[in-house]
Amino acid sequence: TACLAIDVGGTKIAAALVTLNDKDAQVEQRMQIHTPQNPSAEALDIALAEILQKFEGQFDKVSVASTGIIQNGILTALNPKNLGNLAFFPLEESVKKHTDKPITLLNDAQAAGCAEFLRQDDIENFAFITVSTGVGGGIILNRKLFTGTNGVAGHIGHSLADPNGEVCGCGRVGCVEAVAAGRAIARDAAKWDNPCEPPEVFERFRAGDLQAVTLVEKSAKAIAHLIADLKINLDIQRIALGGSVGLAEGYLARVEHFLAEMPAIYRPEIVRAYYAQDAGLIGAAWWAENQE
Ligand code: ADP
Ligand code: BMX
Repeated sequence: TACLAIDVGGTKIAAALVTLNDKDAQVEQRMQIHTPQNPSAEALDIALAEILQKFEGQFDKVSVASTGIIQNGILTALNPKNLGNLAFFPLEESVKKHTDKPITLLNDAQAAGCAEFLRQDDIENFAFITVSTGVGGGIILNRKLFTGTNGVAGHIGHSLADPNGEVCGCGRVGCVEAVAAGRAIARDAAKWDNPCEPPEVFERFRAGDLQAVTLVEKSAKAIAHLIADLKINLDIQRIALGGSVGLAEGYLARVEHFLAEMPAIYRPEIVRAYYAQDAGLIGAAWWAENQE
């Protein structure tokens, strides 16, 4: 029986029919659209309706992994700027209008953390970090996803990177997300004499362009410190890195480079997310079957 898994990010919405068998997952009919970039709840509602309609009759449950704090069926943006300034969205109600199948919801990075943990047999404490539109996290403690009482746990992108840094969309100054995320890279690269988007920033970085190297390294260094903080706070044994920035060629090596400068006790093992761009989808499907 297939689960219709939907992954709502700040930049893209992915959907697919996901079937789980042990540690492997079948992801079928994967599709992707752009996340509506306006603050009206209606646009997101329509996007979800279209996805549900497209897969009609092919699933017996729906699970949505979404950016934002997900609690009691509601999406509350910690950083509304990542979601076209949409701060509040009745996610469950929106999905319910278009299907009578059971619905499960979870934060996107928490979901991806669950998926990635399926591949970690040898450890108890693990984290997934997405460096994407924002910076998100899924923390597994004693082999269980830790969501906290309000679903907020794992919002590690809003840890402090630089007290003199940029104001984050959440209202705090100097969050990791405001320094390291795809949006932060885009913001800085837009001010260049020869401006470009993050994929091009990474092309230039790989070609050795100094300006691009400096920008990518600023992001990678903030993520390395975030990883060190997770290790020393929670004794996290291994960390998987995902999201389009996290998965970009050459990025993980830079994070490892900055982590290598720190004392050994701050350094968990770092791996590339095994399920890559499908981690959120697979985690959503897994959560629908395994949530507590
Ligand atoms: P979402 O946040 O919706 O889950 P992604 O994981 O794709 O989506 O992250 C989107 C961010 O990643 C955007 O800021 C985008 O500019 C950036 N990005 C997309 N593709 C690449 C790439 N190939 N290399 C580096 N950055 C990328
Ligand atoms: C933000 C926050 C998190 C999310 C993370 C990564 C919002 C809307 N989102 O920190 O809930 O997990 O971004 O999200 O406040 P993504 O869109 O980059 O995948």
